[in-house]
Amino acid sequence: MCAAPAGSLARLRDPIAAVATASGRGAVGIVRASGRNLVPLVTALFGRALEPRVATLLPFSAADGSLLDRGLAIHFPAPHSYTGEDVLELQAHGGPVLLQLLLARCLEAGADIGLRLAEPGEFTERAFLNDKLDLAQAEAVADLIDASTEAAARSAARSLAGAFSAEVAALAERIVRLRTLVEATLDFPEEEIDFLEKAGARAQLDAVAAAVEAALASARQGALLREGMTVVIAGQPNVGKSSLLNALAGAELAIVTAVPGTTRDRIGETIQIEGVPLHVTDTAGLRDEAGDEVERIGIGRSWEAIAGADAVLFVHDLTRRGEPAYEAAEAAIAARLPAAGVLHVHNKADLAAAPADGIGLSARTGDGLEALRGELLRRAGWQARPEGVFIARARHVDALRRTREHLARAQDHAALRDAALDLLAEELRLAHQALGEITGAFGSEDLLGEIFGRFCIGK
Ligand SMILES: Nc1nc2c(ncn2[C@@H]2O[C@H](COP(=O)(O)OP(=O)(O)OP(=O)(O)O)[C@@H](O)[C@H]2O)c(=O)[nH]1
Ligand SMILES: [Mg+2]
Repeated sequence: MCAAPAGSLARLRDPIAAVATASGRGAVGIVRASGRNLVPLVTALFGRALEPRVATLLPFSAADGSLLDRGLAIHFPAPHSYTGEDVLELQAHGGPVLLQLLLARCLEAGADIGLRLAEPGEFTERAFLNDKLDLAQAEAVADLIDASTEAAARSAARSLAGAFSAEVAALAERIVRLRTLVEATLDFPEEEIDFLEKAGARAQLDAVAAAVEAALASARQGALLREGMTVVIAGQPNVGKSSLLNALAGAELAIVTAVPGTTRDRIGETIQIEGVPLHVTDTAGLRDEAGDEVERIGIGRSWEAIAGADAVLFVHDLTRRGEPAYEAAEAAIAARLPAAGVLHVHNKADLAAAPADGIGLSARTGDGLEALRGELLRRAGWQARPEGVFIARARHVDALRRTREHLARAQDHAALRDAALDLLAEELRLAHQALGEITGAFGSEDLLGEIFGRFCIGK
């Protein structure tokens, strides 16, 4: 349902309609339309005008006059609506068939004004183009809908309310002030160094670079809340991988038996630790001689999962330490694991003492799980600061990182005795531009297509 939108500007002039609520059954379902002038549609549907922004209980009828449902109709005349255009909302009962009938009825009644089905994200895209939201806020709409933990939802709400945008705008303003200073000085070359010194330009530059660095750190946290981290549990058969998954998830997800080779396929579950989503996958135990073809395929999948993981929990069995065959297999696995992101977990600590390195735990008793959770968060780069984190995307992190790089180069130029002011000015311009990409002050059509195309229809 989330295909990329066509990139033509003419499509922005069409009135659009879609079912705005999730597919499936619900108490209430909403059909929404948006366009420059929806009065003809309202009249065609109800034979009368609706009082602005007042919910009116009305029959919803098919074209032949037969009753489809009774529900609430609300007309939000432009510009006081979600999209900034005329918006009509029909709130009916939330049955999928009923809502499709209602949508079809709207499209038919709006045929004269060119009403068509909305593309993914098109309502929110219009809100952006009509300055109801900036780009970071529009993305926060999708992130709020998609949030998989409470912390992610709360930080998306903060971004949607404009907290992130306001911080970005404040940074941009400070860069603009510097640019004005430098560019004004460029016009009076005789006085240049003196002037910049008087205005404290270097101190300002250092301060704004530090502020961008701080914003980058919190955006990284926000991106972590949104994306989470993939964790793969790997190791030899029977070491307790599935038991560890079950212990982390707090549920009997994977089958646990004393038979080596119990797990044949990958089993995944998203758990959360302090609101950070961790996508944990249990895998088939790694061994050279698989019992049968199923296990052999399973082991292949284990290696695939390991290759794509942010972190690998390499589980060891404390009761088998020192056995030659066991140790040889441990070494063979270790040689094939990626160089970074491997965490050594020594399981069955209830039966034997754990070594000082790595994490000792018992998947059976739960001892040591807290330490593992803490270590995973540390590896993910999470720093607990419940307030002040706003949802962010890799795109934002990247834009802030480039802003910081240009500012660092500007600092280098400014530090030289005979500072090249034109180069300094250029780096500030590039820093400003990179920052502007976040809220869409400087956005390309491609970027917009990329962002809104990932929405679902009706948003
Ligand atoms: N005493 C003790 N036994 C454990 C612990 N963790 C797992 N076991 C036992 O070890 C056996 C294997 O556990 P699993 O979780 O199925 O091991 P696995 O690594 O998933 O095994 P495969 O799926 O065959 O690769 C079971 O009998 C578990 O009850 C532990 O912490 N302590
Ligand atoms: Mg298993």
